[in-house]
Amino acid sequence: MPDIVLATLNAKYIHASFGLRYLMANLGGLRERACMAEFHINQTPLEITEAILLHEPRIVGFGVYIWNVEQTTEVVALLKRIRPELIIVLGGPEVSYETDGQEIVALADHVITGEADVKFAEVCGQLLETGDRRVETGKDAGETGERKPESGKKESSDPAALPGPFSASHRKADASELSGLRSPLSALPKIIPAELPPIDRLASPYDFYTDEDLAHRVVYVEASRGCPFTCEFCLSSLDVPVRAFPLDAFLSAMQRLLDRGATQFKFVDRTFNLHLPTSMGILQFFLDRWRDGLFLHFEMIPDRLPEQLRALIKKFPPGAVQFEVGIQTFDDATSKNISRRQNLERLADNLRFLREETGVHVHADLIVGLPGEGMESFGRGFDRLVGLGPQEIQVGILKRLRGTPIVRHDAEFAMRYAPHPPYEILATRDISFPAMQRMRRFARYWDIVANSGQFTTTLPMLWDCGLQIADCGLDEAFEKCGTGEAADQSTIHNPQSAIASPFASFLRFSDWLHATLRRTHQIALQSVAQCLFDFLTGENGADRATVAAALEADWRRIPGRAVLTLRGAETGKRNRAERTGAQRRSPKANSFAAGEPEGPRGGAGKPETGKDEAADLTALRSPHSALEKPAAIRTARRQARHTQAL
Ligand code: B12
Ligand code: SF4
Repeated sequence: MPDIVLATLNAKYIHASFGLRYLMANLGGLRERACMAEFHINQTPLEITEAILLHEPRIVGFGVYIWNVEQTTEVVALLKRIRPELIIVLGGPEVSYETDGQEIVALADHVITGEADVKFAEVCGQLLETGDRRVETGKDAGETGERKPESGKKESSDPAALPGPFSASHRKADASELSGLRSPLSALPKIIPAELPPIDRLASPYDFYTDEDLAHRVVYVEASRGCPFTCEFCLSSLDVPVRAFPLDAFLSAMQRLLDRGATQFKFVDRTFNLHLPTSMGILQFFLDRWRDGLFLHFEMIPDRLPEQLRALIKKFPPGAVQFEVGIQTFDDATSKNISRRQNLERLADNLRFLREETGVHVHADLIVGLPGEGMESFGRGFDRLVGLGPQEIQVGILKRLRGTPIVRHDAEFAMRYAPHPPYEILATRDISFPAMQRMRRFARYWDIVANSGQFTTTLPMLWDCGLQIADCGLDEAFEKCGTGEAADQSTIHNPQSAIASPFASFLRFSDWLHATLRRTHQIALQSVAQCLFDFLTGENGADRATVAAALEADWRRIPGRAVLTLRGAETGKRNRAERTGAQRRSPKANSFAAGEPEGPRGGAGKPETGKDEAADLTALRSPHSALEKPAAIRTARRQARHTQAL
């Protein structure tokens, strides 16, 4: 039985924990006495606790992240109740900063903050040695020089002395009372900061990816750590300096993964294109070994793409490479507030290059709720980004990550964050709570309709009406876009017409969709198609036959699908004059074809379909462009069926 269990709860099964593999690889002589136990956050705490205890460990190390802290807290509380003498060691970004007052920290024996690749082995060595000595000498804590109970604190190993689990306060009691259930083994302090590890001497984690991992899970790799930038919302801004792994050793590890059949490589380097010779070395390495099905994902800074790098990127086949491009905001004042420097002209030029001259799949990020950014300025940025044509735009809602300096804006910009993970922004000086809620739905629906790549032909019809926020402001664009008042009807569906505000148009669609469906999850693809049809023809007065043809073209792009049936499509073109003002504004009035019962769609939050259909949505993602999504991306998507990339 292993003495040490290294455990974590991944966001989904598909994600393998890279951090744990580093810790395992660097355990040195203790490696034989350790094992990894990975779970995912949808497993129950009891099930996880049972699986961990089956190993009968003496130490359990948990990797704690924003996505698992709540569930891990429950698991730790259960473990401490069942086996109070078990030593719990925590690590990971969620417990590396602002540890005071965290329930999970109170429950644990030790917390190693920062990069614990080497420190975890050191701490485990000490803990096990002290324990072994105690067994040999038969001496108790204190006699062996170990940590004594803090004065005034009960240090009990008898869980029976604790409040019953059904008392209203039992969860709070867990943290305060169970924190007394310290393992009496160690003289080590509770919070142990890890020094930066010698990156060039770290043992490679890659052999700890099993064949099963390589076949079914996202394989994370890294060629460097740290970020030189200072974006205040991001935890990586605290990871300085940037340190590169020795390139030759890294590439040899990649070769071994390739030899073992790995095809999907997700680089977690914060800024892949920071150091030109390294980025080029890595790209050239994979290009030289290219084979069908390979897929590379990189995070990059958008305003740095020198000519040599461009030339190399162009050589990759379509869909083989994905760039995650963090833009976050196009607003200069907001960028300044969050200490983010970027050259927007160069960024636009690089995005245009990527879209027009390469087969790279571009996933661009924007954040809602940054200090100083309101709906209108966000909308302008969103429109600008749509104009640059990335295949995916992730609209993220700002989160207050522990340790990040963004808190300095709390008072001035009235930043109100949710108190529980993932600590999302609820309201700011510039975006009210109701508006933020609208944006949350906007983000979700944009994911389903636009990022899914399922409606690439139909989607632009939402904003093809000739208005820009830049010209008339959000309110006016929102009022007029898509109602037919903004432009002559002839401009609708005319690709040459001036592009309208995608933001205002989609926000209007999003509001309508929510009023119609009353839910943001478990929406079958067929329903999305019907809703687009109803909105475009009913609310926007678009020609039925044209909209139906566009939806059918989108639908047929995935071979083998059942025929798309659109209620109301067969009745032909409806005269625009038929539409009344009430019809335009009331989602209920004309959202569905005559004769359809009101029930299930309008029914408050009642899932219309089973979860299989909802999962179908993510599984069937295809590109945003009119082209079929390249095979490599389809495979990656299928593999990462549930993934929403960062
Ligand atoms: C892969 C990844 C994910 C995956 C999940 C992976 C998984 N296993 O399930 C996905 C894509 C789903 C994801 C999602 C999100 N993520 Co993420 N993600 C990452 C990423 C890119 C890589 C993590 C990694 O492997 N790093 C490399 C390893 C070596 O470092 P490490 O994991 O930190 O491990 C070291 C230490 O933490 C420590 N350690 C780790 N485990 C243990 C265990 C013990 C016992 C000890 C002692 C120490 C220890 O030692 C390790 C070695 O040095 C990081 C950014 C980054 N580059 O690190 C962000 C990051 C972890 N994510 C972050 C965030 C904010 C998110 C999201 C909220 C973002 C969003 N868009 O909504 C979501 C949340 C998802 C959810 N469901 O709620 C933050 C973390 C904040 C936090 N407090 O946890 C990070 C740091 C990004 C950032 N710069 O801000 N993410
Ligand atoms: S947002 Fe990107 S560039 Fe900014 S600090 Fe984080 S990783 Fe670095």
